[in-house]
Amino acid sequence: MRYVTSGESHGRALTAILTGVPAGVPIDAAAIDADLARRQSGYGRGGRMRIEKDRALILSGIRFGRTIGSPVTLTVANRDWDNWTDVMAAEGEEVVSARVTAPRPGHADLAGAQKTGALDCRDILERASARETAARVAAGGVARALLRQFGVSIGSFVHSIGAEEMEPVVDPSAVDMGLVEESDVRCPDTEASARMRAAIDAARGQGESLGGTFYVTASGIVPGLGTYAEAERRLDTRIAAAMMSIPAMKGVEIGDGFAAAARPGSTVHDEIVYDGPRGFYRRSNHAGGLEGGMTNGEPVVVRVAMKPIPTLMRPLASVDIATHEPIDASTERSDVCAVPAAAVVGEAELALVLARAYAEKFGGDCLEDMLAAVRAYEARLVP
Ligand code: EPS
Repeated sequence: MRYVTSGESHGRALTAILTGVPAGVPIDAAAIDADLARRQSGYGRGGRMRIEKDRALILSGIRFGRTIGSPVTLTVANRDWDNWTDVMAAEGEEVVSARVTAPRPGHADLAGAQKTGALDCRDILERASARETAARVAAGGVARALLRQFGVSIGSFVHSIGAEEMEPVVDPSAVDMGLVEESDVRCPDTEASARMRAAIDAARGQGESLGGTFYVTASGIVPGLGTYAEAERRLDTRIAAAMMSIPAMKGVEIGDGFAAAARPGSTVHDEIVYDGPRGFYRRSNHAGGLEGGMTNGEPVVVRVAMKPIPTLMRPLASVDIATHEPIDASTERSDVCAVPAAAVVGEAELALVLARAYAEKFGGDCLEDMLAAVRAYEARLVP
């Protein structure tokens, strides 16, 4: 199972194409739209989210609510396109006066223009924009639908925004997702949520932006997905790459991550126990569900760090790409903070990685065969 997306932030639409999706997976378009709505929400979002009402239009690969084994194509229309038909036209004359020539520090603008020879940073920023993640969430909805069949559930929550953090969480996979969904910063701690909102208000007032950290977790996974044997197929390789592929992510931890590096082994490794109906399990989950490049049956726990959004209303110093003269970096409508949205994108990325790993281990042609293979494997593990 693989996916590719296309589309510019202010073009007509975003598209995701998924290949290798097994036949027979029930797809609930409303559930995909609900994830798209969750990605749009969050305190700190800008004006764009008041314009858009993201919905997935199914163009291929699904009949009567089930996948048919062919590539699944989903599109999400950009409502804002109507305001950009001149600047983003596929044909006709360029609107030269609309060029963006003051690259933003922290954005793809400068290196992208250097790399491609673009005279207008818009050629770069339109695709580098995190708007593209709407297509990933749509694709992730299909992956989630497959994983649901195996009893896998995925969630996320925000742990910090700027300097405002909630208390350390002993078991991130046990956080009450009901509380998370009630919080407009996706934080299960009401008091910390209030501090995070206040930090966003203060940042907005100062023309600033804020990053933060979030957890993504997945429970109900069989052990042995991924492999110890090949670098590129280690599951932690893929999970880290998937998280880092989200625009603005600067760090990924699995389980206790960096903190584990400072502790002795006896307090880091998770002791193994066995009981009849349950099989092998662990007394703790410092490893975040991954050992030796494979799932170990415990929940997968990933923490991701997002940098502050580069578009600043009080812009940093830059240099004009046309004149090479000093200039303030460009400003355009943006978000003050998009960490809650990024957490929802992280869920989609984890779903896509896990669904692919299931398809690789259990055969990917049809759901029925996959379910039979998963049941046989589970029965072998707990005879
Ligand atoms: C986004 C849409 C964008 C931004 C944001 C994410 O819309 P616009 O640029 O029209 O305001 O709100 O993009 C960025 C933060 C970025 O750096 O490009 C979205 O749909 O998530």
